[in-house]
Amino acid sequence: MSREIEFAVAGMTCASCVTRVERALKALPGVESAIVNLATERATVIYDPSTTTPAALAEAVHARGYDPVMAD
Ligand code: 9UX
Repeated sequence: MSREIEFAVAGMTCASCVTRVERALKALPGVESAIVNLATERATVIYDPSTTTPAALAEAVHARGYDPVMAD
């Protein structure tokens, strides 16, 4: 079963930032799709919860220099 999560990503200022964040997310095992919207500064990720976690998604984004903001 897959799950979808949406969270804010601060610190993106151009279209290449979007690509970088999407690539960082898609590189994680268990991530099935990652779509980042520059205008809304939000990421939507479909992932396998038996393989990865919201915390791991956030860490991957943070490691690339952007600031994920998850509700909890
Ligand atoms: Mo654009 Mo983003 O020149 O880290 S790639 S600002």
